[in-house]
Amino acid sequence: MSSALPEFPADFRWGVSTAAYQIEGAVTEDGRGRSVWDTFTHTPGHVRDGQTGDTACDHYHRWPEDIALLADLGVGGYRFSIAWPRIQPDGSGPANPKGLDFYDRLVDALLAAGVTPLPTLFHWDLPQALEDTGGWLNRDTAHRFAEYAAVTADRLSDRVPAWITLNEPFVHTVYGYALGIHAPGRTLMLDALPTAHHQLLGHGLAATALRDRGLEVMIANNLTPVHPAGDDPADVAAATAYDTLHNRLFTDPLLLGRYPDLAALGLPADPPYVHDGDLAAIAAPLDALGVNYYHPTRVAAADPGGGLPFTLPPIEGVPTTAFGWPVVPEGLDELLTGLRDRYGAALPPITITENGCSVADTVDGDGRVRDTARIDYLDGHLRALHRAMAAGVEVRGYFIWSLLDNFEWAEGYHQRFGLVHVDYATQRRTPKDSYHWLRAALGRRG
Ligand code: IFM
Repeated sequence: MSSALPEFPADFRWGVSTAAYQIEGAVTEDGRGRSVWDTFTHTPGHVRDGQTGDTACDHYHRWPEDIALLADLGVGGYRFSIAWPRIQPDGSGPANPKGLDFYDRLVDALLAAGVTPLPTLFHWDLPQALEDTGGWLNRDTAHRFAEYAAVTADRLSDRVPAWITLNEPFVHTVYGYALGIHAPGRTLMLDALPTAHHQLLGHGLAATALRDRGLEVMIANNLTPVHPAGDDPADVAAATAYDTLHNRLFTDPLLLGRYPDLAALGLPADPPYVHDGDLAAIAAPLDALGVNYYHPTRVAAADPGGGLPFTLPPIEGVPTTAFGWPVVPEGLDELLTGLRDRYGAALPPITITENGCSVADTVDGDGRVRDTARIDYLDGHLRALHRAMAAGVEVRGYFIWSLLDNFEWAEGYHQRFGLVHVDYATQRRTPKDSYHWLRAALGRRG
């Protein structure tokens, strides 16, 4: 672990992130409807050890304790997500007052603790009723999303200045609809791409509804620097295809108002599901681009019969997290300067909306959680971020994934990403060494 962190601007926003299904539990309380994740986790074979988010961190009841942890940590921002099925149990129509009340109380308590709320409207928990009519394959879901954004903002906009529409539409498209690793568990491979378009359209329509209410709008994209595995033209072409699918497909329409050349993916230039006016709606102005960064991606030529125009061999020779993800801090400055070079003046200011790592943490006999690997990870990535900012990339904030250990989707409770350890049997919270390290670093900044 290295010495003191470099200096960040005085108004730089420090924060931590969570998501509703991963922490709240209380899945049948106060009129919450069923989401695709309730269905998926209760279907055998989908999640390690059959675990579900039914209780998760019980944050729905323990939020005062969690806000106290945030306040004591000294961060100025908290990114959480709103569960659509708490607000509209069936995905449309009038809001469920008790669902709105929960987030209303949360927002008031955050503000009282001096923490600015940054809600995400969609972090993958689509109301099951909407999935039953096609989910994000159905264009109408984009319109339902804008309606949900409006009713939610109408309740909270007097206290919540900035909103994130979608979390990681790339991951939801590929894991949820192409590969079936996440809910709703569809295995459509590249036929899943209409769901990407409909999510982006939903973003654009919701962005307009939020802006009409005087609010700032962001989206949180999972982005990765892409490296061909070798000089072979087949590897280079595969890397272009992967970059198109992971990065450009989800960022070009937002910032440039057009799709990238989809020929790299073997797809037609004018997909029938893109209607006149859609791209203008998607390119509604963004106040900031949220970037979720975890690691770069190495890409090699396709496997014959693999169904995709690339393969993803491991990155060798670097440490890995408990999840097996490569730890490459330089990937963050490469990503950020690459975005600046690719989009130029079209790139809005950036906020890092997620960065963090999974560690096999345990509470030692003396009550401490010695997560040195996480401290090293965060230290290295903050230095990389500082380098990108020194190179001229405008970055306004950095949010760590995550405040708490939580339900890590298909991995259940097996991956711990938190600054705070959660004992799921007792719901006891134990701040880890990384929490104390960050608290001291933020305290030193005053
Ligand atoms: O836990 C997830 C989060 O929900 C979205 N971004 C990546 C995190 C770690 O996998």
